[in-house]
Amino acid sequence: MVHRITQVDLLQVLDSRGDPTVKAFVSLADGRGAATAPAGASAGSHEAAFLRDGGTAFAGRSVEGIINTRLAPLRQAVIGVDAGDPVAVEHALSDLDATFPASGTTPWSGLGGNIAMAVSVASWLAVAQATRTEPWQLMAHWCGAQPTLPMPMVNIISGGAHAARAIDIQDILALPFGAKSVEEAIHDAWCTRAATREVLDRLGHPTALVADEGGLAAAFESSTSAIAAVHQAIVELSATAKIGIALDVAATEFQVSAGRYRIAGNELSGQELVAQIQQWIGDFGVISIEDPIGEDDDWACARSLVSSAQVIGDDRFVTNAARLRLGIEAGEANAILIKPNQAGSLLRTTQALALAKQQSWGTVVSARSGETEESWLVDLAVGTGAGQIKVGSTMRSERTAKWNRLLELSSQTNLPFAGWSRPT
Ligand code: 2PG
Ligand code: MG
Repeated sequence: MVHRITQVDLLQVLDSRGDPTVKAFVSLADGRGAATAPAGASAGSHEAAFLRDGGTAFAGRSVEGIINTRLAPLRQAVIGVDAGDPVAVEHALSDLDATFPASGTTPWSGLGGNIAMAVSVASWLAVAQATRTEPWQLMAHWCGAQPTLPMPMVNIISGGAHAARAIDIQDILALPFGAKSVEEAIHDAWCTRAATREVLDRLGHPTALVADEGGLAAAFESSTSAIAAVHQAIVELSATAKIGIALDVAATEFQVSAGRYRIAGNELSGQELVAQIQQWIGDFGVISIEDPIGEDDDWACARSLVSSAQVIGDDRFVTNAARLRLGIEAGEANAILIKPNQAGSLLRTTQALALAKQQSWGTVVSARSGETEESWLVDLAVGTGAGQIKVGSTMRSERTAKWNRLLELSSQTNLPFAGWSRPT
């Protein structure tokens, strides 16, 4: 059955940081879908373009002008296309992208990755509504994947670009690897946040303020002391056998020049930074590391981490199958972060995810620091059988919209929980 697109609309709305973003509405004869593009604060430089207007409205962050110039050609390109065929949607969007004067080699710099992602995701959701299937079911069908409920990775303390650089690294997260269900995992992560808050209270840190993703935001003297605080909380919960620590080092954010990093007031080489991370792994039960090295640096020095932890490329691979292939050949990591707006379209997102799974790499579907109140990201993680999901902390509605969708699917389906094991 064909589900031809009958209308498309674009609207400027606000994300969780209050920044303007694009919401797309896709109509079919018998269904309608809507999706909004999230935005990163520590966006990788190889990501799909997030186009903004410049100028004065919203201090240059408006997307109204981009919408106005793209809506008519967008309608021409996609009305009549079968939304039930993600390849056809992708072709219509990428052909349109090529008609705009593009800047450099950034993907989707013509149409805008924010527009292409929103339209392609809204098309998926419209077909799900038209066929009366849950989005995750349709996704599983499209990908030929075994759907599972993913293991949560939950933000506890934030730093870097998510918390006014309170610490150098970006996120310290709980990975409740021993949990047997989504409910237990969320409960374990919640307890980790509460216990960490108590540790911070004792240390005299402010704990009422939350960072972009709902994590605690306190100015520790070093990343090491912040990781130690979360570890202390897990020890006090007597939970070291079931809750591990994941780090998003986001090393590009404190890289000062090629191969040089400024952390806790010291300048380190990549090798020395990796040695520091090895120490965190040994001292604090760290089991997962994201972006240990800058996005364009030589990751060869990080290879030693792969044997002791899950090593995730985020800014390094930017949900891009071609970049991922290079990383797989080099053996420089064993997992990839999957962010639809990094790829700029739904099909490119699922292609990168499928390649990683084929190679037995870990796949972590991730929200952005600037998010929306939508929850389709969970259906994407479930339907593709990604196995892991990271959407921030256990508070702030744009985060709980996702956790609550996951809890809903856990209680209303018989889907198996993915659990966790370190990719090798
Ligand atoms: C990341 C994400 C989510 P941002 O780096 O993994 O935590 O942050 O959306 O700012 O890129
Ligand atoms: Mg990251």
